[in-house]
Amino acid sequence: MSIKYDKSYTYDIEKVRKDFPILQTEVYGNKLVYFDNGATTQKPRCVVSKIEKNYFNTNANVHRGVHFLSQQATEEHEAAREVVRSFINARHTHEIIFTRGTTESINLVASSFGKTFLQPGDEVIVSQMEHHSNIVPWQLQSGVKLKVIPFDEKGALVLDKLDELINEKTKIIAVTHISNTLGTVNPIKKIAEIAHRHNLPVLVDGAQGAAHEIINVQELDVDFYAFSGHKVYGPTGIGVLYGKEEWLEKLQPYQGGGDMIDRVTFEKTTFAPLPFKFEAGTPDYIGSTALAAAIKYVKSIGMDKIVNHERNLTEYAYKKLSAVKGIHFYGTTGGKSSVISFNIVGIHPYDVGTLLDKLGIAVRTGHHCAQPVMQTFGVEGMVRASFALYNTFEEIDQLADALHRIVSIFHKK
Ligand code: C6P
Repeated sequence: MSIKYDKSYTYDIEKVRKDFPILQTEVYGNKLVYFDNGATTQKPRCVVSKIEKNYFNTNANVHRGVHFLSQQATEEHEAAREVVRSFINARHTHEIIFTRGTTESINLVASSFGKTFLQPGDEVIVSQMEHHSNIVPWQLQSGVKLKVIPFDEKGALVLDKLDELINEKTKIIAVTHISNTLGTVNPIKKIAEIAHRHNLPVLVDGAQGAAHEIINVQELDVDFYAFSGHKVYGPTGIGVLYGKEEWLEKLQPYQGGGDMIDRVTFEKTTFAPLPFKFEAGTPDYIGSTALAAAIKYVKSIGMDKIVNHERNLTEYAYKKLSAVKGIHFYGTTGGKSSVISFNIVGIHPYDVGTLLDKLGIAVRTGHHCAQPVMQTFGVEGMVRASFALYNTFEEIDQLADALHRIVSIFHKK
């Protein structure tokens, strides 16, 4: 689907904001400006009421009971899987595994792929802009070495280096779709092409991607795509791992327990078919159905319009914030998505974050769980404003005004 990067191609933001009661919160006498969407998004009424409705009307364990409630709960849970499938355009519903979030999805692949395909001395290629969730799970595979695709001074991956990094020890390429610190949208399709030329699978960390891009896993031709429900307006505790059927079939189960088995004896266990082989124990069937409600909600607005609005906000924020004295941006490559990270000369990022909070503006400060990015720029931390479908241009004006105020306070000292 083509996206119009056009200010007029939008939706009724004020109407949408009414769906998110938390946006009316007052913080120290100011109306909340919520710019910490990269960490988690706020929830529309329909998601919260879906949770309540399920607990009050259809709560029963899934895949286990012949009774009415269990049947209903199972139907809803499996219907949610179809909603997720269609959201990312996977070929089959059994390619959608419910997990606790991006972190668990990546750990699942690292561990299961590790058991089957990784030997000490093997190499996994990641990028220099990875979140810790796409670094540490690979380091936990014994004897595995990480090779790193660098990024340039603007925060764009230096893809020319990828071919050089691949050798006979390389077993998988694991990269983020959108950097949570730099906002860079990586050329995933191109990376998958290169990987497949070398017969390597690609895992994509879509924690930021799923909320800010239209995801089509078949078109991207990736082998695994991981994302979290709470970053796409759904609840915490539910996430998704998409895996191509052929890969999921080859991998060992991640955890053992109920639901993931076919037949158990003390001598031997055989496993359930996909997707259940990877879903040991009672699944978060309340979370899955609430996530489906969130996906239906964003689809009702139009993912293309949301992407367009967020790109416009990001561009506008650059222009407005550029006028702040001493501001330095990190990640300035074109086509960025929804994230502005910066520091202001002479002011610690925690001080900027604390003072913004006093003015009602919630941003994230610190290393953003991407310490290698901080090390690259030689900083301890950054201030990050990250946008969502309900943010407005006026809120960005407020952020710019607040930063001007903070700078003037520090200059008076
Ligand atoms: N980033 C942020 O403020 P979980 O915690 O499993 O839902 O997502 C982990 C994760 C993985 N990859 C990327 C690119 C991410 O941005 C995140 C979460 C939050 O940037 C919390 S550190």
